[in-house]
Amino acid sequence: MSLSVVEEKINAGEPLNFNDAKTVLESNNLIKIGEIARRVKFKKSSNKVYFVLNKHINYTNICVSKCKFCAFYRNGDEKDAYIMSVDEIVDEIAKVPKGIKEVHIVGGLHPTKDFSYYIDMIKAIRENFPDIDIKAFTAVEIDYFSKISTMSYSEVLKSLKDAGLNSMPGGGAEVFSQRVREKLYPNKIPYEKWSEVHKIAHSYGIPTNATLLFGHIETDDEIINHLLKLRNLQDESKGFLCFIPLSFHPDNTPLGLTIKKVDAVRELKILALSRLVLNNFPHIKAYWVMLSPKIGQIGLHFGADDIDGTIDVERITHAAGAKSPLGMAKDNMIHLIKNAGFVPIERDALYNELEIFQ
Ligand code: V47
Repeated sequence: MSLSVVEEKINAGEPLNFNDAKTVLESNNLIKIGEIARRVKFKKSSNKVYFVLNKHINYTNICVSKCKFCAFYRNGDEKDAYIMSVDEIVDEIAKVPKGIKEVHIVGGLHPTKDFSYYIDMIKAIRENFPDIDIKAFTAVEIDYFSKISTMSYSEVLKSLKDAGLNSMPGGGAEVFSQRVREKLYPNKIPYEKWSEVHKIAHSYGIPTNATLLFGHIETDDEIINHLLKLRNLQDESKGFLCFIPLSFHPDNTPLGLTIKKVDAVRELKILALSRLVLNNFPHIKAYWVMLSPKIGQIGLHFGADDIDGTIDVERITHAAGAKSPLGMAKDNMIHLIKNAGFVPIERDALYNELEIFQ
């Protein structure tokens, strides 16, 4: 099959199937793939590219999951193992220059903290920063909170929403392949539970994101099946805002001895493939931290309409050798989007448009 068949389907508004996605991945015509994905992006969001003034908080690096792709986690007795108190979290947010619109909170699965710590964290942020969206906790954390509190997913999500949670990030999905899960993250929840958490969140009006971790031991077929599962899930529950493909950074991980970081062509192809397969996702993010600002900028011509945010200090990818800066100034972000030929739109966590930079 050739790319022109894929292009015809896209032009006719038909969803791509497994074989179409395989054709895209097997093609070397990167520019054509980008052109088709960019056309889809224009249909969805015209010439707009979104960014957010945000701050990442990683409340602890102590984690019982011990995934083999992760360089961020600690067991707890190392010198650099940490857990932040709720007061420290509030202070860290207060230090950021005024105007941030989103805090993005994720952390390890801590062995001893109980659920009240997480509720107190969200309540304190909500009380101190009433105008900031709180995008917090992956489905993996929600599952863990349910275990430590003996509450159901619904009860956990409802309590967090009542405390002030607005939306959830897309992490913890990795690749929904049982084979890869058993090898690299056997302690992490499988697709069935990840999707259940997201479905319940959507039913409570908590929008979420979704991710794919690629560039390790996964096959093309496993990537495509991951995307198709997400598309079916979105058809059902309609609460996903954005999809973010994350390229594996191998440094300081057990996998780093045998696996090299994927190259730019693969990153751009997966970005475009995501835009083409996930026809029911409003947004695709070129996450500049993982891609680098330069490849992230090019990613805007491969179907992405979002570049994430200012972040302040990113820790997870940098623990694994990311060479990108720890954060990015608002002006740089605007410059990057404008110079790629798009109109920068400052957004909040829910994609409400706050300011247009013509
Ligand atoms: O789930 C961990 C990944 C994720 C490595 O929702 C790694 O807007 C590459 O999900 N190399 C967390 N990736 C980050 C995440 C995210 C980031 C930005 C925006 C959003 C959003 C979500 O990072 C983890 C895991 O898949 N990860 N270690 C690594 N060595």
